[in-house]
Amino acid sequence: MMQFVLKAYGIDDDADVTPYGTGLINHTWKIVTGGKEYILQKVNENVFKAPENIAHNIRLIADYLKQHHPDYCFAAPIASSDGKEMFYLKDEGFFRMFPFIPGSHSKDVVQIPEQAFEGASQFGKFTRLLSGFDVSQLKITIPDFHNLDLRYRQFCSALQEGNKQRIHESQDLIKQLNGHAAIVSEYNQLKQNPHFKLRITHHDTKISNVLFASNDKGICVIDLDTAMPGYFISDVGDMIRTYVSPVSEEEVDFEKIVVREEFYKAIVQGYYNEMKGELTGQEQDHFFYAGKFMIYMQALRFLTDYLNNDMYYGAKYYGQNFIRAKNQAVLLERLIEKEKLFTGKQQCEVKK
Ligand code: ADP
Ligand code: GN1
Ligand code: MG
Repeated sequence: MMQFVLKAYGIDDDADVTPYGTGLINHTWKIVTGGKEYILQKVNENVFKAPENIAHNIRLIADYLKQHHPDYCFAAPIASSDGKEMFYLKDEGFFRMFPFIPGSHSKDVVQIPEQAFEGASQFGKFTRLLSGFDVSQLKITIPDFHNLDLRYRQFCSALQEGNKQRIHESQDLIKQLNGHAAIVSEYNQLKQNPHFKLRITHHDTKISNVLFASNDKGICVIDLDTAMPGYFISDVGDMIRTYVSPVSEEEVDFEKIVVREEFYKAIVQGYYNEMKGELTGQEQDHFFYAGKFMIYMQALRFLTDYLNNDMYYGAKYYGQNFIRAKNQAVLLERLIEKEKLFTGKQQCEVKK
């Protein structure tokens, strides 16, 4: 398979090809050939039903940035030898190639608050630079991706139709998550609130989607498959979800899950610095909610998938999605314990 893909991009088949990155959805490889480096990806069509929509969005975003913000380093895909944005290989699927941004690296975990600050600045900057772009031009690459109301309904369906044994064994966690359903009601109200705006948000703001320079300053964001119209709470929330704890969603020792205040503040600060001219007052009062929203949604998504026999995320060991869901439920509790510290006046204070 690989030799056909490389050929489509005019790359010799003796190129050095290495699986790359830690993503759960697409396949990524680093290609090194003749002193040049590339990133090759195979799009997961179970998740992205219309890969051409991703290509459409990336093209429009790339054109807009080139015209309005030519200094922004944007990793636009390389066309295949016959001029296509994506290469389709029969029986295999869609592939795309990017130039490897020279001298860049990504991180899998946030080790110091400065990295959280840089990541948040980069995601805030991305949305800010695109604030003049008409969001309705973008295709929806995954319908209802961060629609918490739908995610909750999918969870309820899994409780009816999912694996009976798994449902039985998950009773405590199911009860725990149902206990936080007010987060869904609040989301439904926000959707009706004219002070909450649809902007171009990234929807996958984990730190591995930021490229860093060797001095650890952020260069740009990557992985734009889910860049589409959304609310700022998606991006800020996913950073809180993935940056504040020293351990990831894979951690099985839940004692290690803690909310590091300095990291939380660095996220708010970095994002706010970039977006203060864009966010409405009501949005500015929802940084903390953003964290609850995304952690809760991820807990629901992992548990739903476990109850549905791991059909979306897959599992490397039995119960992996249950562990992930429980991990996120613990993170949610740890965050809620800090509610007083991070809300009210303090939501703004950390921004100044
Ligand atoms: P996914 O998370 O869906 O697997 P990404 O687009 O995030 O795919 O790519 C995986 C990893 O590959 C990134 O975390 C980053 O380390 C690296 N990467 C992706 N695109 C580039 C690029 N243009 N330049 C340098 N590194 C890249
Ligand atoms: C998936 O592909 P990756 O690993 O960056 C998922 C995100 C989840 C994340 C949890 C398209 O992201 O929404 O937050 O796993 N992406 C999709 O690790 O479902
Ligand atoms: Mg990624």
